[in-house]
Formats: sequence, C-alpha cells, structure tokens
Amino acid sequence: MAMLSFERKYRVRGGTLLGGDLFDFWVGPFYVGFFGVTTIFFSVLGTALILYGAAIGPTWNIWQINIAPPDLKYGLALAPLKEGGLWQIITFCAIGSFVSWALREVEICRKLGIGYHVPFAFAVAIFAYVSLVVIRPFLMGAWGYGFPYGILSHLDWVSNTGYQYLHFHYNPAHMLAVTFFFTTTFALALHGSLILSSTNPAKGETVKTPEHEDTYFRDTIGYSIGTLGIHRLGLFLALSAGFWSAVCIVISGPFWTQGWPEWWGWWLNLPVWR
Ligand code: UQ2
Repeated sequence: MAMLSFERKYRVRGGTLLGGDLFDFWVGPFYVGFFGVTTIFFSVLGTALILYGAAIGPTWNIWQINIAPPDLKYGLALAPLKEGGLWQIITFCAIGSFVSWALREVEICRKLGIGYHVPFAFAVAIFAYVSLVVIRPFLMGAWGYGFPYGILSHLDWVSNTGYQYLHFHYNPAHMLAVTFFFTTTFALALHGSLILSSTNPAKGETVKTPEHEDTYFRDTIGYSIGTLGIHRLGLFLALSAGFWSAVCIVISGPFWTQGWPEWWGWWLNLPVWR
C-alpha cells in the first residue's frame, strides 16, 4: 500500500468529534472513527433493505426494480413496511450514512489540519438529496412526494413531476441550476485538457509548468484565472449547481403551484407596459 513519507507525520490521534480515542484507529489505509462505524452500519442495513424490497417485488430486472414511497394518504406518518415503510427506513439509512460519511471527512480534515472544503461540498450534495426526500415532502405534507428508488421509476418521477408544472425549464431556479451544471462541465473540460496537454508534451520535450498554462490562456482569451483560481471556480460552479437544484425543486409545490411558464407573468404584468 502507498505510504507517503509525510503520512507518518499526519496520521495522528485526536481531532475526533465523538467517541474520543475509542474508534481512533485505522484498518489498513482507512481511518475508522465513530462515524466510520455508523457509515458501515447504515449502508449495510440500507443495502440489505433495498435487496429485501427487490426480493418481495415483482421483478429482478435491474431497470424495473422499484421501491416506492408511501401513498399520499399516509401523510407524514409511518407507513406499513410493504406500503412505503421500507422506503422510509431506507431513506433514513441513506441520510444516516451520507451524514456519517461527511462527519468522518470532518474528522479527517481536523487530523490533517486542512479546511473543511471537502465535507462542505459533500454536504451540498446531501442537501440536494434531502430537499427531494425530506424537505419538500415535509412542506407538501406527505412522504409520498419523495421520489421512488429505482432506475427507471425515478426517471418517470422526474418526468411526471416536471410536467405537473407544465414546463419545468421555465422554473428560474432550474435555469440557474442547469446553467451551473453546464458551466461546471465546460470549466472541467478547459482544466482537464489544459493539465493533460501540459503534462503530456511532445516526444523529447519536458513536462510544462503553470507558466505555460497561464500563457496558453493569456494568448487565446487574454486572461488566466490561475492554478488555484480554476479550482476555486470549479468548486463554486459545482456547489452552485447543487444548491440551485435543491432550490428549484423545493419551491415547486410549496411556494409555486401553477405551471412555471405562468410565473413569468410578473414580467408581462409590469406596470411599465401600460
Ligand atoms: C486557467 C488556469 C488553469 C486552468 C484553466 C484556466 C493557469 C491550470 C482552465 C482558464 C480558465 C478561465 C479563463 C476561466 C473560465 C471561466 C468560466 C466561467 C468557465 O487560466 O490557470 O489552471 O485549468
């Protein structure tokens, strides 16, 4: 296994949020910690329940397996196991394991003495998921508004939910989210291609420095954001995509019940047109 020379210096005790020294050890290259234990617990239990849900379902066709949330009539109550209760426990396990993983990341950051950027970024992804299966269903008054766990079934849910608002692309927060997703891929294409080109020079030439990378973009578009800057920009773009995704679905229903095209009536209704 890789054992970098500086690992000995940073693989230290302490920095734990919970459990003190109790779980403060490694298994091979992996830090355990209290939240490593809870991650394993929730992910094993959740996965087992998904397999059980598939086993009591009508198919093993990987595309068609579906674990549905409860009927709307159950509101925010617990549903019988085979009528959405399974979905509720699986959702609880999913959030339990995602949050455990984020907190394990926090503990590792504390050991290393680095910032919390990685767990913070992961927390935004968790927020996007929680907005779909907890926040919006809670605001709408029924767990049944959560999305089903299945490959095709969750795509159908997205399609149906979108058409309930006539044309989801008119949702301004959705517009922002899509634009941030596209800009993220654009920035990563610029960055990945630049790094690969400078680290894979022509035969007989040496690997190039960031000076060459800066100069490439100054020569082509007159501006270079820099080696640190591109990573700050990438993080900002990616987090914004996740954030506006969460906003665009949470406002659909709880704060806007008409079709999204109608929302643009505010523009047509401006007093300046009269
Ligand atoms: C850059 C730079 C890098 C990069 C990239 C750029 C040396 C290795 C990709 C160029 C990026 C710019 C100009 C920003 C583009 C803006 C948006 C919104 C996509 O300058 O510095 O470091 O990887």
